[in-house]
Parts: sequence; C-alpha cells; structure tokens
Amino acid sequence: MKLVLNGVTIEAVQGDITREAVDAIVNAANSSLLGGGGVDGAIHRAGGAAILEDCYRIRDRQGGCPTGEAVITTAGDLPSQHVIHTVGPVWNGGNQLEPDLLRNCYIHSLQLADEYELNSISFPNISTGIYGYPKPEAAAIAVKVIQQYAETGNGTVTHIRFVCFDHDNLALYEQQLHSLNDESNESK
Ligand code: AR6
Repeated sequence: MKLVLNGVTIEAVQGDITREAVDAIVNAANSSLLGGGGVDGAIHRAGGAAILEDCYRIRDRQGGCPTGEAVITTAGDLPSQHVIHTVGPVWNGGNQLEPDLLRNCYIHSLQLADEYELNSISFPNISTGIYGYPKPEAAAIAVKVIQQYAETGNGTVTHIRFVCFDHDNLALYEQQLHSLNDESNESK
C-alpha cells in the first residue's frame, strides 16, 4: 500500500529493514545504544562494527539515549546511508506515558532526518516486539505522526517506508494507510 500526501510518499511493505537502500533506516534501540535483540541485533550484525563505534562516541558525548529521543550514526556495511537509533517505551499498561514516548520516537527521528537533509527514511514497528507495545495502537501513533509531518510540509523527507517484519503489522499499517488515503481524498 502506497499513498502520496502533500508530496510525501508513504508506504507499508513487509520485509527486513537491513536491506533498505534509503537515506536512513531507523533502529528500535535501547538506552545503552550497545545493541540487543530484534531489529537492533539485526542492524548491528548486518552493518558491522562501524555502527557500534559511532554509538560508543555518542555515549562518550552524552551518555546513552533516553526513551523517546533519537541519535544518528553511520550505517556501516548496510545499503542505507545512516542509522537513526531511537528508543521506544517498554509497554507497561499504557499509563506510563507510553503513547507520548512512542510518538516522540517518530517525531525526533524525523527531526534528525530534516537536520541531515535526508529525503528517504524507513521505520520498523518500534516497541512492538520485545518491548510489548500493542501493535494496533502503535501503528495508529506512527501513521498519525507521519500524516502530521507530511501535512505540515516543512520537512526534507519525501519518502517514508514502514517496513513491517510480521504480517500482523503489515495488515495494520495497510489499514491505517487506507483510512488516511480515504480521509485525504474526502478533503480534496
Ligand atoms: N526488519 C524489520 N523489522 C524487524 C526486524 C528486521 N530485520 N527484526 C525484528 N523486526 P524489537 P522493540 C521487528 O523487539 O520492541 C532490542 O533488544 C519486530 O518484529 O526489535 O522496540 C533492543 O536493544 C517488531 O515488530 O524492538 C531493545 O532492548 C519490531 O521490529 C528492545 O529490543 C520491533 O521489535 C527494543 O524492543
């Protein structure tokens, strides 16, 4: 599923984010920035030591990365140019600011992309694996932030891909993008 909103192409695909040839892929990291399982493990494995070296430099400079914030590194051996590492919230029932923190992950990743004047970015489904965020709520938050980014029209990113690893997430993102498409057609 693919749609164009105010000149920004937004699409949902199923796949492995380490294979994305875009300006930046986003990593669902943890605050230590030292790697882990899930997509974080896959990115560090496929990208090689250069990514971890950059992460150590960031740690020396600012400590780790707080939840909801984002930092940028080289992509090492990956086909993308950069990796934006963001730290999603651990799902703890939903009353511990999880929605705000997850929203911030997408907002701050896009802010970094703008700062670096990037045109294309691929997101994984942040927090919906090991961190246990319910997938439907997470998909709704992600698509809402991207809608607002596109509608505001001040950013450098013109191509946004949601790279879903599992079929459940792909179906949820397709549903969200269909609704967004209908909404934007109705307002034309
Ligand atoms: N490409 C795209 N998506 C992937 C890939 C891949 N190669 N591998 C997994 N996913 P998770 P979290 C999906 O657990 O929930 C790490 O240990 C996965 O199916 O990677 O934010 C970090 O170091 C799920 O939909 O991240 C943290 O400690 C989504 O990516 C912690 O896990 C996110 O799942 C972060 O947990």
